[in-house]
Amino acid sequence: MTITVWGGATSRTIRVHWALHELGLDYEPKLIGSRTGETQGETFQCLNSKEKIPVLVDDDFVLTESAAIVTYLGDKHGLLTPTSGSRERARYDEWTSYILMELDAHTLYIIRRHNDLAHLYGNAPEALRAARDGFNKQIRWAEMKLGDSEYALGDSFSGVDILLTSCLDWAHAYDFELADNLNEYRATLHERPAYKTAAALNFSISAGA
Ligand SMILES: N[C@@H](CCC(=O)N[C@@H](CS)C(=O)NCC(=O)O)C(=O)O
Repeated sequence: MTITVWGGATSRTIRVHWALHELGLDYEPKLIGSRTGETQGETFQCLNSKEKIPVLVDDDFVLTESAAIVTYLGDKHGLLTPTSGSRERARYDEWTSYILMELDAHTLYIIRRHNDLAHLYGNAPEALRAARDGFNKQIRWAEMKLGDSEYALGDSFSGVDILLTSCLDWAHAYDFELADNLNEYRATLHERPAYKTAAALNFSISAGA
């Protein structure tokens, strides 16, 4: 049984490297970067016609989408995810949907598209303003739900913490002022040995332009 992970250098790819390190699984990292042309290579296109990283290959099983990969790995290895059908799992899914839609796709990625990637997606100052306002509004839900807890789901570390930390770090890099409890939460999670090893690996290459 062999596991390979394609992709490095981004907030989406660290999610998969971190999950694998939390689970203590051996795998082969193929650290290709986004917008370097490597996602357009023939081998990679056969794995993911979306031409996006990260991609997990678990033996003969190919899986794309960072959150789906983290959840699959957690379910398969009995860690990082609450049992399917439980209320805890419903909370996990609620957090995951919120992080992917409200923090990642609708706000942070809009900023990436019309700022760093404006040469591809165009300058759109109104969209940038709305995305920054939108993030500031949406993040209040996480601030309130998290309160003083160490982990998003309360007592134990889960895939939600991986996804949420990746977005908080991304927001920090975009100069958002995060609430004290969110900064304390990030700092605590950054102390996890699995995070440290995964981050060193993930960011050992730089993203393309
Ligand atoms: N929803 C996807 C987003 C994946 C995505 O957009 N990846 C970017 C890097 S963060 C990418 O591969 N872009 C392709 C390229 O630009 O070459 C996920 O969470 O996995």
